[in-house]
Amino acid sequence: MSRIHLVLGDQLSPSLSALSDLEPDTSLVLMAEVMSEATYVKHHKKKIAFLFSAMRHFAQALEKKGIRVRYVTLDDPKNTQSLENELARALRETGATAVVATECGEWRLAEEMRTWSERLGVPVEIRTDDRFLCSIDDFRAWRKGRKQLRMEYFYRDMRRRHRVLMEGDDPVGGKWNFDAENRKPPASGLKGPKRISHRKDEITKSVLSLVEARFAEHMGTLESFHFAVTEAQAERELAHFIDEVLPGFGDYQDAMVEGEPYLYHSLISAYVNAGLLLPLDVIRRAEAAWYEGRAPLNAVEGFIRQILGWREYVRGIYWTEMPGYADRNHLKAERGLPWFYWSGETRMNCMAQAVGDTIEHAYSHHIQRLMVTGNFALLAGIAPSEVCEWYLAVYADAYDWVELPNTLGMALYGDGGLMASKPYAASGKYIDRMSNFCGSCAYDPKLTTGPKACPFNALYWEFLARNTERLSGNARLTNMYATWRRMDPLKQKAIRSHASKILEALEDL
Ligand code: FAD
Ligand code: DLZ
Ligand code: SF4
Repeated sequence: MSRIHLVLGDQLSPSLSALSDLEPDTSLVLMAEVMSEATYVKHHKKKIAFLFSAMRHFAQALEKKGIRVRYVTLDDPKNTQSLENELARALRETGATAVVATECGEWRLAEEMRTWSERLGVPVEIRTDDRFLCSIDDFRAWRKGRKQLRMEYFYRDMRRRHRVLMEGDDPVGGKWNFDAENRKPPASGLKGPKRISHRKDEITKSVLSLVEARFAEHMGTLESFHFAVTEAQAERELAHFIDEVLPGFGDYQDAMVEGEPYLYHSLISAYVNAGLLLPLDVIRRAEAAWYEGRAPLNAVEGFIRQILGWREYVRGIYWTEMPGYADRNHLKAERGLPWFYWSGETRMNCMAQAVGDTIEHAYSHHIQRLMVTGNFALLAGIAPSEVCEWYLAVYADAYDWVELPNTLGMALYGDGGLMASKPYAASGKYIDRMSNFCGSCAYDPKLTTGPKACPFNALYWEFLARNTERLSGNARLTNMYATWRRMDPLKQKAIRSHASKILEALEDL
């Protein structure tokens, strides 16, 4: 019996469960570049180029090991442009009688995959994705019976279960969390360490031409394409991060600096999510850096928490909450997404910087995503579905399982507090403290009304005021609501009237 082993664009790991029992004579690996996956949202050009190049390199590496691969390029005249039809064609043309796959990362495709066996008329085995450190069943068991879900407790259990930074039953250093030492505002002149880049080989060059020709109207530029596209290159990125960057990771985790899109972030999310790096390897490497005295504990623990904690947690939330999660809109936010999310053309310097980084690199770091573009959408009441579509399209690391809980849950409070214990709403004061954006902005973070006032300020109070019923009972917002209530009613009125004007003409900001 011959079998087709399907590998999706974000499953580029030699240890993938679908590849665990390849037989030299009877197994055929199928990989396909298809328009259905490349256009279900208008992915950033660099995201498509990164994935197609990484897919082609992965196929080549399998072939070098003697594995038979059927690789369908986007411009192959016979390409039917959907995964199901490419599977059907491969079954027909090869006479294979079964399909093996690994569970995918998006509900929309998972639903489709569940129908494949019946529609294709062959057994389709869908295996667990064991690259993740917490299976969906384990997450379901962890959350069962808990009234309130908090990432911190999940993370501690994961530390214990995988024995990461543990000394017997206790966390090393005597604490689970060193955030009190992290998250400093940027020092004047702060620059991130120099980053490595990778040579573009013939495969990457031909993918870049293909993407420019076929996806011209998608967001982003292909200039200065810097992504790692092989396991070895991703490994170099990781090594560079651990050796040169990790020591500063904790200190400047929340800082934002004009012209410094990366600062001390790892830039590995696209590689981990596509399978070029495995999360447990990344964690062990960071852990070793602390044991060997090459990075301080606040940096190492903070970094590991993102991968062992947040990354696994959001995946668990996604698969245990879908499909209803995508439609949640706790704050009844209905406004359309302003065009400057696509163009970067706005006088708000923080937004122009965050969107500009996104257009150029298909990347912006966590605090820009959460406290600039996310915060603005939250304060302005932009519909979660529109915001989520934007985040899913524009970042090279974006797949529904990770983008949706972060955007709808963490940034927009659309799930009413499942992901975040309070909305991450902040005025211009926060952005001014954590960045140097405001100095060269057309607006003034110290003003709340008037033509020069930072729009985040009036929108912040307006956000609290219009959501009083839904949010004023939240203990973590007590002080903010008390300040609002104490405010002179005339001042309140002026702020709300200014906020209304902003909301009526968002495109003019
Ligand atoms: P670092 O800051 O160096 O962090 C290290 C690693 O930890 C990351 O590579 C990532 O694998 C993991 N990580 C950190 N925070 C999170 C998190 N909240 N959820 C999951 N993993 C995390 N991350 C994605 O991978 N894909 C997305 O589509 C995505 N969308 C986001 C949308 C919003 C609104 C927000 C607020 C966050 C989103 N994140 C997403 C999480 C986070 O912003 C990115 O993982 C991070 O910016 C990637 O850059 P980095 O590799 O330099 O991360
Ligand atoms: C994101 C993406 C893109 C742009 N193109 C392809 C593709 O042509 N072929 C493919 O197998 N996968 C692609 N992907 C990744 C898939 O969208 C991803 O596997 C699913 O969304 C599930 O996570
Ligand atoms: Fe952003 Fe307001 Fe600062 Fe301008 S003043 S950069 S809009 S926070």
